Amino acid sequence: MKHRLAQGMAGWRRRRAAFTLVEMLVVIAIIMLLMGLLLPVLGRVKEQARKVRARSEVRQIELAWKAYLQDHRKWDFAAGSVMQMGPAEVTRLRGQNTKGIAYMEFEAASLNPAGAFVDPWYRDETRTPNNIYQVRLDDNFDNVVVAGPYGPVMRAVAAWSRGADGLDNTPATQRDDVRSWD
Ligand SMILES: [Ca+2]
Repeated sequence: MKHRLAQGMAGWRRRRAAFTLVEMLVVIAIIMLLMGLLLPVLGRVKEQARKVRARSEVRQIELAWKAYLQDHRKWDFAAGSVMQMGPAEVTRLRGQNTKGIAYMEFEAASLNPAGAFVDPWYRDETRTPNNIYQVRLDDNFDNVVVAGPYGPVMRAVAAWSRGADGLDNTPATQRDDVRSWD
């Protein structure tokens, strides 16, 4: 009786082990299939989140500079030379208005080591100087600003992110850009 039981247990263990191996392979195959389906979706979701963040930030940049101009009545620096949200521009917008409030708040994570304001693509992966927010200020007060490669835009401030590719020099590389005037 004891012997038969032991034999039965051994057989069960063998069958159980073989079955577990097949099961494991099936589970691995299913996981790989699911990952293959999910990863591109996750990538698209992340990319969409970066665009939403960038859109909010280019609008904040535009509003902050407009508020700055309203308070100072003129640009109290060489506005025509401002090309991007570098350390000097970040420092200016961090300055307080007449009500004692900064024109714009910057999280530490959104600044690069030099203190420039960088877009979500820089923060997440690319980390190239190309992913610093671009900005142009209307330095002759005609309410038209030449927004770099896009040409004239009817407003006092234009701000944009060059998007995932970090470029804005051709129609193709401009397609993923996020612009404050869109
Ligand atoms: Ca681009």
